[in-house]
Amino acid sequence: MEEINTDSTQRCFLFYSSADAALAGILTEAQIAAGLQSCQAADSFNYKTFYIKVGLNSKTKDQLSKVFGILDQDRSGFIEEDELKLFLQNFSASGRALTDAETKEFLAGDSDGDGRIGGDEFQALVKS
Ligand SMILES: [Ca+2]
Repeated sequence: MEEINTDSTQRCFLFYSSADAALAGILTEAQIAAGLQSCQAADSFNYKTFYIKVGLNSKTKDQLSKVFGILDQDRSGFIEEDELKLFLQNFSASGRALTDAETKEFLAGDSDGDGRIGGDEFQALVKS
């Protein structure tokens, strides 16, 4: 009995100490790789293509809320321009920063014009 308890404690520790586990628990490695592959060159990022490649378009509202919470790094309730720019780094630490043009295009999903992406706007973008 004692051995089993020790084992599960260690597993919990490993889970919580793995910094990049958050999105990995929702998306597969292959999906993340396919998404990053689709936008390797500067100015080739297209959010619609990317969301489909990583499989976000087939996720539930709850799963997308979790993803949104990860992308909203400062927990402000919105994905601001600086968070959009580093969007790819949530999928892989080696992801590149988006160019200014790509970031601006991404902000086209800001339907209420406040200069940032809210939770509802994110859900709408993914499903568009
Ligand atoms: Ca934010």
